[in-house]
Amino acid sequence: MRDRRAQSRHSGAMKTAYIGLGANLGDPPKQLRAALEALAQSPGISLHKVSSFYRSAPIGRADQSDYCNAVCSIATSLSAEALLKILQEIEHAAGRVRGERWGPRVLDLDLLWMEGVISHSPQLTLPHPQLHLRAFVLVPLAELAPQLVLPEWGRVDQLAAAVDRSGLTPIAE
Ligand code: ROI
Repeated sequence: MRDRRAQSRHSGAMKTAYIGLGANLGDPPKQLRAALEALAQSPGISLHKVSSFYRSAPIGRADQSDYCNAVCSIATSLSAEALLKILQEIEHAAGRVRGERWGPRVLDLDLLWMEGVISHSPQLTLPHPQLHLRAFVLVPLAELAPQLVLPEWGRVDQLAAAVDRSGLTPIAE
């Protein structure tokens, strides 16, 4: 796990947020690294920590390649909606075409949790509704925020310890 806090260029009213990254088409680790760089370069976003990268068996449809997954933490002055728009722009720039719901993807950036924000709007559910169920999110998130308490679901380290992580392997970057 790398800590980029020393490189932060922002101060003031910043909120912590966690973002899940995933890809299983093209060169997934390269696409995750490019997405992290794009996040770090985005105005109003300061990239803090990045989890290990994991190889993970596909959830949803089995007839697709394994994914590369990771989680990063940021501090941001943006609203959740503005942040979501930036995530979608980065996905789009990576060549993401919104296709089948459970199908393969070049890049997926999921806003998982944002400090003080609970949302049930049509555009955005926060915390992410599948967060507590997915080893490929919980295990990297537990590297960054083991003590984070998710209302309704509990502490991230306990959720990560309880989830089936059989399809998940850390990969050397
Ligand atoms: N499965 C894994 N392992 N990792 C993902 O990032 C991922 N993303 C998805 C679906 C299709 C649900 N399956 C996934 O969107």
